[in-house]
Amino acid sequence: EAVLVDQVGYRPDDPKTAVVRADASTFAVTDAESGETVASGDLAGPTDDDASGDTVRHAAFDDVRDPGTYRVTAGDGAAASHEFDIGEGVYGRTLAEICRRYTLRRANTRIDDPVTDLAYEPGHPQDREARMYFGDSFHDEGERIDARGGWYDAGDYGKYVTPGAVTVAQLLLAYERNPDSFDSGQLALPDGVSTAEREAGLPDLLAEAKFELEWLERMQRPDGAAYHKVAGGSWPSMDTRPSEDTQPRYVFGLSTYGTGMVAAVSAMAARVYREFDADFADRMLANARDAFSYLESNPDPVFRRDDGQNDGSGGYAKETDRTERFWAAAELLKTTGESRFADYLEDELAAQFEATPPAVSWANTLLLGHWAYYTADAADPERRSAVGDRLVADADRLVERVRSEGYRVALSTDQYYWASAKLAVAQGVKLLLADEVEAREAYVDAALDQVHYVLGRTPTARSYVTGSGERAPQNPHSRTVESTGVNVPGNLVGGPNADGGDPALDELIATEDPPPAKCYLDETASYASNEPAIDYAAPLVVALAQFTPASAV
Ligand code: 9MR
Repeated sequence: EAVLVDQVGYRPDDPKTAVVRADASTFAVTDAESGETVASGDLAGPTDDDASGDTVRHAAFDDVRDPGTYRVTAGDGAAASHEFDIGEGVYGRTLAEICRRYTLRRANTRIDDPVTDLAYEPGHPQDREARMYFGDSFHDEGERIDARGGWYDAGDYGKYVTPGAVTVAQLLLAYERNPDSFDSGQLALPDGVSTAEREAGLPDLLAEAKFELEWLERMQRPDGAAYHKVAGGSWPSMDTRPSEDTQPRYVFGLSTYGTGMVAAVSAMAARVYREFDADFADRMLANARDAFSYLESNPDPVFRRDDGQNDGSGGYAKETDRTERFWAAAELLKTTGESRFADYLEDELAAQFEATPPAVSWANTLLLGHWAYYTADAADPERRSAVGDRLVADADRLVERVRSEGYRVALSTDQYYWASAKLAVAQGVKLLLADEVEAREAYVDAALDQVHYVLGRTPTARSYVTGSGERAPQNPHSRTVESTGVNVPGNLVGGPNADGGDPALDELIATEDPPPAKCYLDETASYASNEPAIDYAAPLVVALAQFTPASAV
């Protein structure tokens, strides 16, 4: 494990670098089939990498372009990398598997997938009449809502509005930026899902995103506000199949930050689906307007926390909502061109123009807001160029960071916290957006570095995407995986987490004190480092869509 590569591979014309931590000065690239050496050279370095504690050197083999399967060796050849491919469509299978994984986590749906052999009975029929819970008590009499549909969030069976919305938004962003990568029929979706959408020729990715959008729609009250989540009152054991989790399910909480996200993603959907299904687009726009008018009449942040919501589901708590209000108004401005949304941004949220947005996450969607504004025809030209300049300046800093890291990760040593693998890819997406403002190869290359990182060029010598790479997660923290025995491909797990947060990882940290980038366990028990979630994989769809021709998906 002394020569680390992207275990999936590299495209022919991209830069190709292996990270070497053997004490060697030379490297060679060999054809895995013939054993022939196709390139060799001197290693650059060494440099000390703080995040991993490793001393690393770099092997650059950009000139190896012929499609094939290879290994990189260091020194006398005793240290060799995992196998990887070179090819134009090298990320196609990974992209398809990530997209299919959304289908394979549908709630209330029979899954019988011939590709992965994943099969489960429809779970949680309770969601059709989910019980209302608010304040400090169950409201069993009469008050039930139809909260069926949507995706299970992660390793659990909870369904949460905010990660759902930020995930769909990134799938729609992937489609808007690279529509040619997505096609109808390309994902070989299992029988019985999205039949009408597929018959109508909707690209598979949009058919899948629509399933979640329809759930978000059910999570909206008539006055436009969005409830927070649907979940049971306790955690089912890990070997529980969806259909075996028969506990009552409740609708918990309500938030203005979630309402802002629903407004934003619905406004995006009104744009993206218009050419395929005008009725659905109209519905989405109406939902976006309803959510936005709720925000207008409730100017202060609301995060309603119900007593019963603290066990059996995740928090996704957020007491502020400015960045989501910004995103909502910016998407509505982009979709409708109406000046009232620009006025709202200027009158209520002017400070948000001056902030440098962090990478996209459920906790902060300002970058999506800035991006919507930057790409809106109705944007003020001066504001627009300031937003673009800010993004470019931030991207320049990120490129510096990537270059200074031994593993070319866009993370500082203190950013190996919960879902660090997602953060790395989300930084990559920021770089790709910056590249649209000001085209620079360095941005795209540094974004590719984040793909190489999560696909195996890591201090743990692991890929963090199930099914991709020779050493990918075998034991993700997932109830669908654990209860069916099928390690579904296309899951990005959280990755190294120096804060710990589950007993297994805490124990590793307490006994071995690994460097931040090695605080990872490929164990079912480690939900703080080895759990996949819908929002983790979403930025990888954005990135891989750019790097994958449709024919390869
Ligand atoms: O993704 C969430 C991460 O940002 C938080 O730090 C973490 C701890 O609160 O929770 C993560 O979300 C989990 C959610 O609460 C419940 N379903 C599983 C999610 C992934 O671990």
